[in-house]
Order: sequence, then structure tokens, then C-alpha cells
Amino acid sequence: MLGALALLLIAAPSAFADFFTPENKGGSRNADDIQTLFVIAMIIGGVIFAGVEGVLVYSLIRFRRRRGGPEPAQIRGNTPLEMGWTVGAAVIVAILAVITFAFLGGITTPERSLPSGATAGNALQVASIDQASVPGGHSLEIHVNGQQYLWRYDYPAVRGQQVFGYYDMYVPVGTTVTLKITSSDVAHSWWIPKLGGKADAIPGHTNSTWFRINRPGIYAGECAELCGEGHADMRARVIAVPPAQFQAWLVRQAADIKDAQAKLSLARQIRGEGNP
Ligand SMILES: [Cu+2]
Repeated sequence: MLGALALLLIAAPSAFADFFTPENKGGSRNADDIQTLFVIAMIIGGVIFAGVEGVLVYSLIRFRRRRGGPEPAQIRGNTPLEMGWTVGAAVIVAILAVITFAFLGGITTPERSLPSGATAGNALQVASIDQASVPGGHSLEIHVNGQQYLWRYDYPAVRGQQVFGYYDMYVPVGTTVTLKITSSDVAHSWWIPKLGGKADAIPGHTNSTWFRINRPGIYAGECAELCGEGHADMRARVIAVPPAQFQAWLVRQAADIKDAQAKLSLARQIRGEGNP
């Protein structure tokens, strides 16, 4: 049984993430900050765990009743000790709260795009870009819609032509991407571990999150809210490419969609003629 269990775990290395910590580093700053907070809390928790378990195991061995020996001392209550660890625990919680609030701003507030990122001057000259989401900077706003069982992305329009895609989200590197997340059926959760925390996708409500990827790469994730029988297949990838490549993709996608829509309406017209 143990062997089979170990084999199963080895067969699913992605379930380990980074073994002890969340997947991190090389994605986006908010994910890195979440990882740092996790490590700080884990170290404090680890020291306490080792201390408590150490004293417990030591006492079990050192002060156990020996065969034929007298009954060990029975101690009930120790006010200074109990006061001590109550105050100590409260101090640790306060320290954790202060550290968390120190990081929280950097996690929730989008950082600015890099000068090399996509701007109205280069990659986004064909699309409208949103100015409001990032203080003092610009961002690429993408609308994410969870649907049983896929993710739909709506990008800025290209010369009036809507641009959308599924499963793979293309983004330019060095550019702050702000996501507006919602759902058109049940509750889902958008989660690309290396690009930040989970964001619920709720029907009738819009949640926001952001990321900025500095190097080209592919970042995988999946729906993190059980949403029905196809939940396990509700994966997503974010593909970060250089701004010029992103612009080319955006234009091509707009043209493909325009073409497909034209063909569809033509097919409908033809059907309409044959069957009034
Ligand atoms: Cu789901």
C-alpha cells in the first residue's frame, strides 16, 4: 500500500508544486510576495512545531513511569507558563499581521509596466488600452469569463473588431495585465499559481487581479473551484510573448474572427434563402 501510494505521488509531481512552498519565482511579483509570506509563516510555525514536539517527546521519555518505580509527579496548571504562551502566541499573531500588511500593498496593487512593455506606441497601437487600473501607468485589460468547462478571454478591440480566445491567454511581456474576472454560469476560480493568488469567478460579479511577466514563457493553471463534472478539464495557460509578437497575434486573431463571422453570416443567409 505504501509503495503504491509513493508511486502515485511520484507520478504526479505537479501535485507537489515546489514541494513545501507554493509554485513561485519567475512569474509575477504578487505570486513571489505570496510565496515570501508563506515561507515566513512556515519558518515561524516550523520553529514552534519543533519546540512543542521536542518538549513533548523529551518529556514522554524522560519523565515516564518506570517499571516498579514511583508514580511520576502529577502537575496540574502553571499560571506563569500559561500566561507566557498565551501572550507569546498573541505577539506572534501580531508580528505575522504586521508582516502581512507590509506585503499586502504589493500583492493587491498592480505594479507599472516596464518601459519595454507593450504601450500605445508599439504593440498596442491597434488596440485601446486601459489607463485607470494602474496608478500612474497603463495596463492591458483582459476580461476573463469562466464557463462550464472552459475559460474565455476578451482582449481590447482591434479597430472595432472584437478579439477573444479560449484556454490559452496571450500577453505581452513587461506589461501589466489587469484581469476582470467573472462567470456566466456557476462559481469558478481563476488560478495560475506563478502569477498570483486565486480569484473567484462569480456570476453577476467582477473580481480583479493582475500580473506582470518579465520574460517570455508559458504559465499553466486551472480552475480552483469545483464547478461540475468537467472541472478537472478546466485548465488554462498564459503565454507571454514579446510585445511585437503579441501585436501580430492580436491582429491575426482579429482577422480570423472577422473572417469566421463573415462566413457564418453568409452561411446563415444561404440557409435563410432556402428555408424562409
Ligand atoms: Cu472548476
